[in-house]
Amino acid sequence: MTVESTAARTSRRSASTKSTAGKRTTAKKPPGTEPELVQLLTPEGKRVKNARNSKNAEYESYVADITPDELRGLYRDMVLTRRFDAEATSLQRQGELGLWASLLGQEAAQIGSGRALRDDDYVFPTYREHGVAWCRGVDPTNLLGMFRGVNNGGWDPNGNNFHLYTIVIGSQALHATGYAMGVAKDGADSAVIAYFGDGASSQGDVAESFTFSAVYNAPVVFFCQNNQWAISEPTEKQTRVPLYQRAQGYGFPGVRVDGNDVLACLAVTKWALERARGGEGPTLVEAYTYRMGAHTTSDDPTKYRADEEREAWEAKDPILRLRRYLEDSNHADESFFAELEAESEALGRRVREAVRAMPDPDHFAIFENVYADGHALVDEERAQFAAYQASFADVEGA
Ligand SMILES: Cc1ncc(C[n+]2csc(CCOP(=O)(O)OP(=O)(O)O)c2C)c(N)n1
Ligand SMILES: [Mg+2]
Repeated sequence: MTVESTAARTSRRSASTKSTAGKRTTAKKPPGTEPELVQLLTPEGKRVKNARNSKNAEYESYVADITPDELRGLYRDMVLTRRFDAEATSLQRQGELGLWASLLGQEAAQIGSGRALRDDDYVFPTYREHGVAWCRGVDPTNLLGMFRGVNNGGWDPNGNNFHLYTIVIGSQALHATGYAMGVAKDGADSAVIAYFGDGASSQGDVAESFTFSAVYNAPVVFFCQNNQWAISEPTEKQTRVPLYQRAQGYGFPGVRVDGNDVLACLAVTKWALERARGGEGPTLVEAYTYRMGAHTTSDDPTKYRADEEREAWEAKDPILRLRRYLEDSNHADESFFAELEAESEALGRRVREAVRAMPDPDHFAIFENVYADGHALVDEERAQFAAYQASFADVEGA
């Protein structure tokens, strides 16, 4: 099934294939590269009927025994994550946070993959994995300290096997690969997952991670959320083939999954993690999704993308489709949704109060934790900063 057929996408592509000289520069697609898509739940909330013995049926087997309770759990995770994210965006607008990177639209990709993990697995996120953090049990308020500028991270990575947020695009793919090589050397059967975006797929760090993980057969899953944009750069500027097909060149499987389908994301990630645990090496999962909001609160997407594109993706909303399925199959009633609404509001309140109560850090804390044993240059910078601070005392005293 192809998912590249929305009208907005087509119009954007035709616009972007014009070179500055006005000539058409249509990139020819290599043969046999028509993208596939693993989908278990349609945008209308219907379960997809997969042919027996098909590859999709194999993925589906990973969620075959999912209970109504677990389905409601996935829905709750997505709703609370979205509510938290909306609160953080508002807090930034009110001046309580310096910046926020919203995950709006990517809840299914993150909750589906996050719930596929075992406690002993290790996660290397970017800066947008608030839903995965939720699944790992990191308190959402801890995600906000860095965005308020009061700490450099906010949680102990080893407490929940969830590494600190990484802003240097793609670098965490290398960290994950190295960690996974260590896991293999230890003889453990846990797996490692690296999250990154479509834009990050162009980074050398990601290419090197693919090479190393393949030849060392490292137990790592590369989970690429293709949200169609790297700030203002569309995916067409990152690749000529669907991203998941890149894995083939490195010698490991790549799968494109409907990133707005929480069941499909759960199933495919479980399959990929099982491969890793079983000594079969890396897998690339491309979760085909959409960044519904701005890149960050400092960005204005109306400058570079059409409203129709967002509208087309709204019809594929990850939360709405699971709600339709829960309702149609009588797995959830009105009281469930009402209680969840109240829980969401309580979460929003808790987050707001926690952020406002965060104490300002000691001015010199920024010089801590740079080197384990200290460093002459850091000492010099600390002294310079102390002198700078003291200069204000002179002015105040005059
Ligand atoms: C090495 C590096 N280069 C550039 C940047 C600036 N930058 C921050 S986010 C971003 C785009 C990332 O896009 P993508 O990988 O698709 O992730 P998304 O933000 O869409 O989740 C860029 C270029 C950076 N942080 N690090
Ligand atoms: Mg992106």
